[in-house]
Amino acid sequence: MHLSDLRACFSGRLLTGAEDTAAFLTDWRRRWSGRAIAVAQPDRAEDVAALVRWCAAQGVPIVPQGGNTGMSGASVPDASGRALLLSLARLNRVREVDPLNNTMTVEAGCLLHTVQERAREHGRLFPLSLAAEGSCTIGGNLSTNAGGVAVLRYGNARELCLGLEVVTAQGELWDGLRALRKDNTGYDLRDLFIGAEGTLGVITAATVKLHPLPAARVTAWAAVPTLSHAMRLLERAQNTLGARLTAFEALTPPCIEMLTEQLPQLRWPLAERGTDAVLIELSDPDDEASGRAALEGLLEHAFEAGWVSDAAIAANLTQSREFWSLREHMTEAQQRAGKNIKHDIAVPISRIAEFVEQTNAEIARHYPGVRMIVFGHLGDGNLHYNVSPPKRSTGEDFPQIESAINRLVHDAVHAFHGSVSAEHGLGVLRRDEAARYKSPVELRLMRAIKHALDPQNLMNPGKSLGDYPTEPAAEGAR
Ligand code: FAD
Ligand code: 2HG
Ligand code: ZN
Repeated sequence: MHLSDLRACFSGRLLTGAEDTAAFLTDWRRRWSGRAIAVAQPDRAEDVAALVRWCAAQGVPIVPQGGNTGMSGASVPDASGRALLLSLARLNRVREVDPLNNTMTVEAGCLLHTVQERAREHGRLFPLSLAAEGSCTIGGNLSTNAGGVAVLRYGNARELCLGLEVVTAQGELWDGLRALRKDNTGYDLRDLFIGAEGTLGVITAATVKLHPLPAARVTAWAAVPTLSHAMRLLERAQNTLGARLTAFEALTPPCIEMLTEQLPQLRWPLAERGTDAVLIELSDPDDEASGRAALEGLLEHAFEAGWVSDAAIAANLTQSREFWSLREHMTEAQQRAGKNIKHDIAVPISRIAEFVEQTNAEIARHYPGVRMIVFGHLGDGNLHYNVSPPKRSTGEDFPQIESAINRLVHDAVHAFHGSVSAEHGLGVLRRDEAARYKSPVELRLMRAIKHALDPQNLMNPGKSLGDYPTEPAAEGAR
């Protein structure tokens, strides 16, 4: 196999030098690094198909990559150096906006931020929203089935996608760019590629759903005595605000302490910082005044009921951005603090407070002093149950204790009928963890799909569950 053969079928940008390729071969967390024969950067779907056909003929594995902001190590190759890194970043045109149909067709490498902006220019909202939106791509968002901060109102990436264009593992270009809300014509191929982390094919374009642009957004920050109080506030917010409630995010006290330590320049809305905090956002279709009145009413009731000890409503857009900035800097603060263990879990919303209380106690019992950095999307039941070393410790032992801590957290998640990967995908980080809790039937069906679509196992091998051997479920699993 020679790169000169590859050149014969692909005349676009191909990077081979160590300096040019380095940024593509290490993930955002700097936890996984690999090697590749080259980095290809096609800017046409037909070129993606030609590259995949070449790889299929040569038996070369392919690692698709968008913005390389993924959290599970799925976007970088292994150390063998056999794979082609296929960067979709230059395949980034907006093909069509159809405001009447409330849809937009975009190529996979479009930045999420660009998709949001183009929708806004047409008076529409593309509601997927996450802190990496300036760097992640819509192809990556769909391939990880990303969640973010507006899932409780608009759903995750899957729910925002109507159609896909995909290059199959054999290098055929499948045009499934349907802009329909109803289409019952057989198996849903689109849903197979969404969340597949590039293990079944390469997404080259997508038709996504747009929503009406709200007239106003109003943001509040509230200190709550415990997570149980936060859950009562959530229930009340859902009952009284209905579809106007668009975000309900939480930070627990160790998160607030870590943000204060690591990023002292951040501005805080309340003097009180020792309790759990929730960030609530309401989007009003009519005007700001009615949204503000509704949020004030909610918070007044919550004060009287003792669910909130202090609260502030952002006076303007600048203040709202400051509130959001606290929440969005949590990942960076924890990264700056040093070694950490990430869990991206979901449990039924009604059981979140109980889950956190029990799991915190269990971890503290086994690992006194470690910090539970628990934050996230309380409104949809997805918490980042992360763990950092005790204060003033460098966490040298963290790599050794990671699997034992994973077991404690994930066994608890399983006991609460939850999921060990809510929005970040499995990649290499959670592949084995997810397999542990899946039934043999589910694993066999997943393998059958992978084998049918990618019989040579060349699409992002070793990531997600498709090429996982079908073994009996491990002890303790269903
Ligand atoms: P990459 O990281 O490049 O790739 C991710 C996976 O998708 C890989 O398996 C890759 O092979 C595959 N892939 C990429 N493009 C394609 C394609 N066109 N076809 C087939 N496969 C493809 N995630 C959330 O869900 N919610 C959050 O709130 C959130 N917040 C974040 C905050 C920060 C600060 C950071 C750094 C990350 C955050 N993430 C979050 C994780 C990450 O941004 C998302 O997973 C995002 O969807 C990844 O997009 P990407 O373009 O960077 O994909
Ligand atoms: C978020 O919600 C992201 O901020 C990142 O999903 C979570 O850092 C993390 O673990
Ligand atoms: Zn998240």
